[in-house]
Amino acid sequence: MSESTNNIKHIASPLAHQTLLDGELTRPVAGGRPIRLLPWLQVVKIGGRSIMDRGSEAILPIVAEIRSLLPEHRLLILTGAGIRARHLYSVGLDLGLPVGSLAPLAASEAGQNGHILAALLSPDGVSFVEHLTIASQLAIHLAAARAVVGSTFPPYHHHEFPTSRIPTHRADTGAFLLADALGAAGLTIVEDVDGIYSHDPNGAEGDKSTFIPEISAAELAKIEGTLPIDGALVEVMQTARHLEHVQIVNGLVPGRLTAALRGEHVGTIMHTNARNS
Ligand code: GWN
Ligand code: ATP
Repeated sequence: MSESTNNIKHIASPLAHQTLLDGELTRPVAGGRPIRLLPWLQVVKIGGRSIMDRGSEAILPIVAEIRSLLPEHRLLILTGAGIRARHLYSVGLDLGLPVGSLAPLAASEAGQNGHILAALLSPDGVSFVEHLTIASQLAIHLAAARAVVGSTFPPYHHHEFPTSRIPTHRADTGAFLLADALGAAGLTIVEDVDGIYSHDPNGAEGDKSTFIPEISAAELAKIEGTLPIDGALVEVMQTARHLEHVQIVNGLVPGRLTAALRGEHVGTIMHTNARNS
């Protein structure tokens, strides 16, 4: 036997000799809370249909508000898709495209909205950053600027789950997955309603809708009617690691976003299952 065989180093690794499928075995190693990568970051999701599709009347006041927030916060601003993606879904579904083909097509509309918002904020040093930049170079970009803009769609592409013909991981889910993974200080979702109501305030049963100022993810999951957020967001909030809550605010009312980022309760607060005690 050669001498080199005797000198081989055996590196002990706690997961080397066991299945990753047994929670009892993996928990001592994988059960801890991950570190917060960007604990000073505030993530703001701007609705595609609810804000961006309204054009200048809704976008310019939000741009002015974000501009005034820059000295106070470091922001990752994420834009949703809106009406063009909805039209895209209807054309794609009519043609029989699979969900994994529709996901990136719809995502590109979210990117377009981000480019529009970033262009308007560019005098303030704000740029659109690509998904890959968000994945690996966000910190350096936020060291150079107070805020950046990106697409809020998660890049599932053909990895989208085939449980629905419409992608299930859309704008709100993407914003949450990112904010929680980064260990951000908060996530605020900006829409065209004050928050969540018992029934869609703009729907057929709008006259019986009552405002819900605060709700847990578990209670949200029990609501049978429509919500102003993706269904998958309700699911992922239940396994959150860092974000304890998310606030939905009305972006058509000046000052609501500013108040939410200052920690005020001005919309619907959705509590996740994460506990940061
Ligand atoms: O194109 O507006 O990122 O940030 O899901 O993929 O469909 O791509 O397939 O870094 O990787 O259209 O080209 O486009 O919105 O998603 O981007 O300008 O590979 O910067 O190249 O994960 O922006 O785009 O649409 O976000 O959501 O080139 Mo766009 Mo989106 Mo740009 Mo991005 Mo998709 Mo990339 Mo991607 Mo594709
Ligand atoms: P995206 O960014 O994906 O384009 P969005 O966040 O801009 O989406 P919508 O998905 O249209 O916007 O969600 C907002 C709308 O949800 C509101 O205008 C409201 O009419 C509707 N809605 C449905 N159910 C409810 C509910 N229970 N409470 C409040 N609003 C609701």
